[in-house]
Amino acid sequence: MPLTRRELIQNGAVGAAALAVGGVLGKSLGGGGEEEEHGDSGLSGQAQKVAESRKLTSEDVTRAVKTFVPPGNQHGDEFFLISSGGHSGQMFVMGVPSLRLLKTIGVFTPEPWQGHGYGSDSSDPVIKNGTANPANGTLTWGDTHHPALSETKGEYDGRYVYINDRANGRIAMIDLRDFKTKQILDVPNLQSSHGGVFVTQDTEYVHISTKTPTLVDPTKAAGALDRFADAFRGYSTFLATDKKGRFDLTRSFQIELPPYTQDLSDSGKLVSHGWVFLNSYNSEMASGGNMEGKPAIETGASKGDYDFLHLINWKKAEELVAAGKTKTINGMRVIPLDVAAAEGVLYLAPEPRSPHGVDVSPNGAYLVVAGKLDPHVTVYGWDKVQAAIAAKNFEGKDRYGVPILKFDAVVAGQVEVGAGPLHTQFDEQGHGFTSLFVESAIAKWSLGDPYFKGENAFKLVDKIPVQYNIGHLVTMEGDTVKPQGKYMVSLNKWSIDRFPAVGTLKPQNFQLVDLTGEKLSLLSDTPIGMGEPHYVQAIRADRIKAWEVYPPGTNPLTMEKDPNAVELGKERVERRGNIVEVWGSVKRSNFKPDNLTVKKGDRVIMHMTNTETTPDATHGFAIPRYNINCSLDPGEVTTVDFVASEPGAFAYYCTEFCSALHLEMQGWLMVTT
Ligand code: K7E
Ligand code: CUA
Repeated sequence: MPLTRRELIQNGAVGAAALAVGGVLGKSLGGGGEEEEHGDSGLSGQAQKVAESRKLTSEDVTRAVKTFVPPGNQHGDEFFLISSGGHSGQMFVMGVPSLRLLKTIGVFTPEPWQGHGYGSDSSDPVIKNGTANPANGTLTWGDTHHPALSETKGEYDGRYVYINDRANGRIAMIDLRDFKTKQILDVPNLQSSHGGVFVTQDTEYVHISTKTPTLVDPTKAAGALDRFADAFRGYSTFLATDKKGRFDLTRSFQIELPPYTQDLSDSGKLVSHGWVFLNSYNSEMASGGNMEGKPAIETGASKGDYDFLHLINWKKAEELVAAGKTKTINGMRVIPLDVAAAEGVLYLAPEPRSPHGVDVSPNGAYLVVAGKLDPHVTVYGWDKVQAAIAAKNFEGKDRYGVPILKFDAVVAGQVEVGAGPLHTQFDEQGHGFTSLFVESAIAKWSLGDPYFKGENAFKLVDKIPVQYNIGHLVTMEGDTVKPQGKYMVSLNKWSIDRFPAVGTLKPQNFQLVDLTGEKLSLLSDTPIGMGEPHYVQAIRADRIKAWEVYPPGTNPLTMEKDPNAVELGKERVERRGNIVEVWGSVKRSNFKPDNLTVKKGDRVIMHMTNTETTPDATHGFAIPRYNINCSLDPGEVTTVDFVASEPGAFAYYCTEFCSALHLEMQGWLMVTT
């Protein structure tokens, strides 16, 4: 039964947890199935005995068989999950169906195992292009939300993944040859960003937009909240990439947006290629003041009946940029809001209040919006949108002159899916799967023509409870033009009563759901104990062509031969004034040099090359008390650059147990006075 808006607001997370504990749990012990007799596992012999002793039902045994990867089977996981890591600032790589964690990728946050952020280093993206903040030093954390895998013709190509920093309006680029972060870009004019991160169909651009609007003139903060509509602006950013997948600001541009709070976005595909869809909430532009007798932000922001879906024609925007119809703000070319409105770059369509996700169907013909405070998904038809634009079928303009399309003219259907819908994914048959945060469930429903016709279109098909408070969900390659079906992963915020107690901060819960049967069925729970993942993408494992070792002498930041790489026997130390520069080698089981004497106050630059060619022969290079720790994979070169400020004897050592003589793999840095 649809809840009223007030009920939904009041429910929030707390209400939903109560609902979960009191309601859903009671109904769904055993993950949505009926209670089963223990011992009836349908097995025989040894397996039967084990199942009985572990009190596994036959359903459990089937689940285990569907997700188990035998020891040593390298290809037992058919897909990779490329997950955001939330406020861990990292990303996680997991296998599907096993849900085993394969790797964390250090992105915005230092990650010591990978030597990420601990080297004062030309090959360390956190240090080299992390963001210096004059107030607080280098930013050392991020809040990763939305990964975007690179695409070719609307399919993942396995080359790169991009991810935003929700907190600080930055974006990072990771190369999937070595699964390492190459670039961190502080996007001009974005103070924060959220779900506006997607690539266009052929990765022409990586899109990122503001979440909370930016104060245009940061020197005019006084009273700015009272002049919100004039003082703030949103920005939709089209970041061009070069041949190596890195951002190229010289070919990038932004479109100025009204200061609504832009939330999630998706890229047009196939028929809608050339457009980007971006929704917003708080089109009321509420700015709070709950201690000054003004409405609180959350109240002011949910006053109106509608917010706005932004429809952005980026092909047209490219033409305006080429014609010079831009202004430059903080080094970025920006199409002004009035120009975007007048030239047909930006349109708005009403969407039910406080929407969260917008997701484009695999054929590009439907845009699915889910409103947190509305129990429906609203499905816009791309053909209808185009017709309405052509016929100028507007219900008016917003205060900035942006045309607003008529709701009834552009909506193809609405499906009542349940309480608190957020995000939608798709399968290859034309089903949408929508997460229901408040209800703690996933709804499966049908799209319209050409997938489903007549009364079979826009219908709720199935529902499965999840544990609990789902945010995002992912089907395999479910946001590409060719979803692979099979599995779905539910990213649940709450895991109360699902795992043994490990203190007051509970893990998140990734639940694997089987899509192959008649009904949706739960396969497994996996606790995530590191930050709160938001969006995740799932890519076929065979699309990724990761390197086993680096070509000899590679600098991971450039992915090219490092000019300071050395070969064995060519190690050397040079002294110039108070600079000591070292070209050293690292291999089982020594550093060369293993003695280095410098004077207190010297600047020490050490270029270290791992000369190994054997996969997995990684060494560490750590200098105690200097906060230096590098990871050197086979073939890798890294540079540390520091001032020997502390006198004494410092035993640098290898941090990876690399060989029988690993403990002996050390050296002495002698800092004399
Ligand atoms: Cu819904 Cu940041 Cu994509 Cu979280 S966002 S859930
Ligand atoms: Cu090299 Cu331990």
